[in-house]
Amino acid sequence: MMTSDIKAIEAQILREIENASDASAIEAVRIAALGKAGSVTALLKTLGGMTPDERQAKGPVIHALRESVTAAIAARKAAVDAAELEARLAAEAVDMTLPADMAPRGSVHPVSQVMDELAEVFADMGFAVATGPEIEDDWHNFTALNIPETHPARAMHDTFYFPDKDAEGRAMLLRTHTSPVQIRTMMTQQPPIRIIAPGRVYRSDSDATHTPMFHQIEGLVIDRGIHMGHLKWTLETFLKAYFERDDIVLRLRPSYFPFTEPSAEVDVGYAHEKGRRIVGGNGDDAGHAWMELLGSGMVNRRVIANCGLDPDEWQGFAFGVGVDRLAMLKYGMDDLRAFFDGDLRWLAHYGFGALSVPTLSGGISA
Ligand code: 2NM
Repeated sequence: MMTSDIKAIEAQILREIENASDASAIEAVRIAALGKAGSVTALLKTLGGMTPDERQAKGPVIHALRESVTAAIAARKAAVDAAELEARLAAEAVDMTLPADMAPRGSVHPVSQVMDELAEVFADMGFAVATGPEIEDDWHNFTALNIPETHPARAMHDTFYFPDKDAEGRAMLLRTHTSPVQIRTMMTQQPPIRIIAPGRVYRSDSDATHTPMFHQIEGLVIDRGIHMGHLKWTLETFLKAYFERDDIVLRLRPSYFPFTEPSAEVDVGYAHEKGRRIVGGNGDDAGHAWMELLGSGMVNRRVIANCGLDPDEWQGFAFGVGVDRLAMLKYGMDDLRAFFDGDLRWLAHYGFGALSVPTLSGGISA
């Protein structure tokens, strides 16, 4: 075959490539030229039957044909792909400025709503929100908190342990409280410290009033000269803002926690209304009673020292409370287990609108 014939074949194939308007048309041209029975493949096969002189003359021409067809197919493919993407993007474009044609569905879970309310209340008192891992090691969850290996509190917590230890040989577990967040904060931040640590905690416990996962919020203040008076004012101010009433009365009862000394259980006065406990009122007055709500105390100086701080310079208070319980008391749910069933009717009834964001000025549960 003459070189001019090969050039004619090349021109013909390049025209077919240029005319191929989609991926499958390009593929058809490719098979017709470069496939097993393709025209270019057939030309390549003729090289085997040529004399060395012939092959020297025609070889470069035929190979150049294959190169140019291959390159043209790749270029056409890229162009078609780009055009197809461009068309799809244009077709799928959404004008975000158009009004919604469907009302938003779903609702904010009461636990999320209450967490947001608590963050708002404490932010107003100068507390930052701190978070940490739910998978902890036993040093941060227990040892640093003055709960040694043999302490009954470790067994008391009904801890979920992992089968393997971490790289430092520490037992791994699901945190039983958010206190390890306070430990990590004290170890990495210089006082003064004012934080709340909300989040999920885990204990191997399950009945009508206990779920294996529940939500806790703990608070920590570390500064110079902190005392129980600061603790009681903080809890009183928090509960008045959260329950949105001024007649909140607290009673501190001596108690024991390994991580606080002294420790106090905090009771709040409540009254019965329509067969339900309503937080507020004077506790001991006629028709009123006390219910236990929080645990608290002055952070044990051994805990402060465990975190690398000098307990002669820095003191503080801490407290802990169940978020699910706070939600039930404020919004009148009576079954804790329903919180985690994912029942859409329960969520529709007790859930909050996505736009009912708590603010102190607008009413925190408005
Ligand atoms: C509670 C009750 C009393 C507490 C102590 C600490 C820390 F890390 F600062 F030592 N965090 N949380 C604490 C104290 C928690 O929950 C019922």
